[in-house]
Amino acid sequence: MIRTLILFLTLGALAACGMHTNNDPSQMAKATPTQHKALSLVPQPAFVEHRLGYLNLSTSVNVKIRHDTPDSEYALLALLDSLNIKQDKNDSVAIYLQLDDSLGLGDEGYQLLIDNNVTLSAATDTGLFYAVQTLRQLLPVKASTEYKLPKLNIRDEPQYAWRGSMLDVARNFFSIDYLKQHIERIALFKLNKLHLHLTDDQGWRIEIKSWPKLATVGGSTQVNGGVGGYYTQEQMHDLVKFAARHQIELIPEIDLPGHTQAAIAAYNELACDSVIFSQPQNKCDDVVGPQRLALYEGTCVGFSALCTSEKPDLVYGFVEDVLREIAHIFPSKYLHIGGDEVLNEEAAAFPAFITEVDRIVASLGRETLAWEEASAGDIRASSLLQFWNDDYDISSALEKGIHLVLSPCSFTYLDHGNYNGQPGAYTWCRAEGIPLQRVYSLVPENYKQVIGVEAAMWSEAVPNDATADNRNWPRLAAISEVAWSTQNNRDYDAFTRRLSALRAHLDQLGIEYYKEPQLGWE
Ligand code: TNX
Repeated sequence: MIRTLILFLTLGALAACGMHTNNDPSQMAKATPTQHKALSLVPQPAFVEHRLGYLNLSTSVNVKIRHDTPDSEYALLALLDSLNIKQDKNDSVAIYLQLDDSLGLGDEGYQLLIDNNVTLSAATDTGLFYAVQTLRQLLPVKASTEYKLPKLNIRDEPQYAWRGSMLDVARNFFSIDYLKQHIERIALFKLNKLHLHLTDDQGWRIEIKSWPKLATVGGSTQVNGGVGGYYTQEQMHDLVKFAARHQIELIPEIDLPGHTQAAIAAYNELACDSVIFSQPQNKCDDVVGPQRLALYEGTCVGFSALCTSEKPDLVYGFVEDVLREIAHIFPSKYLHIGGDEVLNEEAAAFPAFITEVDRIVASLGRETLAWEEASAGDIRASSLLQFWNDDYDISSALEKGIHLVLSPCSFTYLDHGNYNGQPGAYTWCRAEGIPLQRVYSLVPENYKQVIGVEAAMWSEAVPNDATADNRNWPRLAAISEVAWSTQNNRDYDAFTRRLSALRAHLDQLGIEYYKEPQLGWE
């Protein structure tokens, strides 16, 4: 609040001095003293002040790292290296990377000043990392002999603390290499959470040492019967570090108590003993009789659940073992416990289950994050719920003070088409698909108690990396701006012009994006 006020006062004061605060590119060209080209930045920064002229950066520069800020230092040096810009202590142009806690731009904010030098300042290494990403977008991707940087002062900070991308690695398995690529890509757009949907009916993707068959058996297939796969704990430890160096937190999801067929196939005793004699209420016709204890390669949802009603000791012991190991691997404040779509015999036991699992999460010193249906349980007010059905009544949770991660399916479910009728895409939430403009039109400010926004890429219909790229990009860039930039700073036409110009950056990252006509990428 105070920060917003300070920013507001600063903006007011600067506007009064005749400085330029309008970020609409067409306005910008008119109002600025020089004919600067509109900046191609996504997400749009909070405040851009244009100054006269350009700074010419040559093939060398004097890099001055003032403090111990390893992640932004690494990112800056990698950027310079990619452009073949050498460090030279005697160069007349310097790039300063420095901590400054007087900026009033929060933990993630930064200032990027380009005058006769380039000065990146922030209160944290994270803020500096974002300053580097902005600089990266201002520079081309190909090395040249001279770079013309517009003189300016950018002061920037995100509106929301949670800016997420979810990958469903359970329905189809994705390699560690792909996850690393994805981290590098979303980092350019200042996204800061990578939510891994690690378990579902079709696959259990994380090694659990106390229940080893979860991964070796539960991870041995995927939708349509591929070989599946799982991540070892060591690989995930390494990925946690890799993500952290990109200011991205991995959020592990163990989907409970439903979406657990892979676990049940590995350990049949987790299901109710009578399960093979009953038909799940949601009529997944392909899962009856012995199939209710077997691996599953189809795409029906809601038929599986752990048997809390008859075997509470076994089930809660299992959950505790799993979450203890998960908490050991992932340092995140929040553990995602799933909680969606329990549509079988265990529906009645669901609220009490959620209450108990929140208690287990608390005993591990963590907070609970769960899909919206978990509002049926008595969970702590410090929990987060992930809102996914556009019209879900979440008021009981809001009254408790619980905050929301917004993933309303008709705006953020990227397994839906980039356009109406895209082959292979899901349509259940929005028949016309979810085009870029639709994603961009989400207004998080219209919801209450929002911590941020997350796009979900479910993978029942996403069998490979290229399809995942096509579904995620360029729409994740829209998610980034919706989560980072305030509503008065968002404008779809301006966004498309800015993003359109960043195509070379996406190409450089090897992204096989959908060639969105509205960006002129056909
Ligand atoms: C709903 S969203 C699901 C997922 C599916 C997805 C397909 C949510 C919590 N559950 O299990 O993969 O729809 O779009």
